[in-house]
Amino acid sequence: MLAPLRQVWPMVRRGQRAKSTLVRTTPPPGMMLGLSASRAETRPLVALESTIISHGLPWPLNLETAQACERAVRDAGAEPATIALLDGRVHVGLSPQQLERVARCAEEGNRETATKTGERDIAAVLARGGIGGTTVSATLHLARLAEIEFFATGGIGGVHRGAETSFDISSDLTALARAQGTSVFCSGVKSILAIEQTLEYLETMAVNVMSFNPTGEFPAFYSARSGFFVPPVRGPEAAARIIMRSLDVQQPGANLFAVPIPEKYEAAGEAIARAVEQAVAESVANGMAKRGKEVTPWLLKRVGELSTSSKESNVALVVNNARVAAETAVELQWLRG
Ligand code: PSU
Ligand code: MN
Repeated sequence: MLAPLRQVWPMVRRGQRAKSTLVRTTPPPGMMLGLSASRAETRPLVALESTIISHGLPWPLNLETAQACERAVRDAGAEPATIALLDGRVHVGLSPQQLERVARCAEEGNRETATKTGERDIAAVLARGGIGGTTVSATLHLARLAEIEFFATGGIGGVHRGAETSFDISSDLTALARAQGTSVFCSGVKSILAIEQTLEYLETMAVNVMSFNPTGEFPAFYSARSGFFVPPVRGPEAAARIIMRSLDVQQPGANLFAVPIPEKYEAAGEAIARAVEQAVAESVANGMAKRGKEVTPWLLKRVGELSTSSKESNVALVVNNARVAAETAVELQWLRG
């Protein structure tokens, strides 16, 4: 896909403003850009994943969240590019109708379903057609193809509890290790995962992990605190300076910025933590914990059932991460002049 794509689709070079040529009227083989020409010309792009829409949140909350993320990015002065696979093509930037089509895959009784698409699944899902909701790993890869430097999501995948026997470690982590030039904004990993082991793995894979918590405490998704610490970063401007240097030295792995959930939603964290513990215990008891890529969506759904406030918190932090990613993208653009 790479060769023809580069021939027909002039890319935004790092360090340059996006050109209007970025927006094509005839789609290149394999990839379509749904970005608004006028906006993409001057604004930095922020990629958004789509598994969270197709598999991570229930309908219609998933659509509302995806729309709110796009709005948050725009309000901060950047341009969102939600990435998904539709009918054999990679879409970088979705129309409102396309966004709804992906979201409706999570609607009860809807005939069309989406395939959870990790990095390794991209080709197979494209060949088959239909809808692919791209995970963090797949979205990172496709964002890099499109030379988009910023990416926001809620939580990344990580090392699963019991990975010492199951070997269940999300390919998000290895994708981050290879995502040179990309900065990812998330609220850490859900406590359905093993946070300590996830951080160890990221260190091994040379991913530059930082926290927007002033203490450097790595957030635990619904809670701003995990008990584990990484270097703190003071805000979007400081983050942009680090990104600039990481580009200078061609740091091989991604920058991973962990953004704590907005304070207002922190109080609900305790109750949600109990729901998470119960969901994980159930997944071990009923065998779901051994079902490969089905595990994460199942756990997310179960936590949502056990604790309704978890959904509200989830939406709040995802949208907040999109905003912070966009603010940092704008800061980097300023630094570059
Ligand atoms: N964590 C969340 N919400 C999500 C996901 C993770 O809190 O929606 C999704 C993301 O798309 C992530 C994927 O990339 O699950 C990881 O799945 P797995 O553990 O199968 O690699
Ligand atoms: Mn897995």
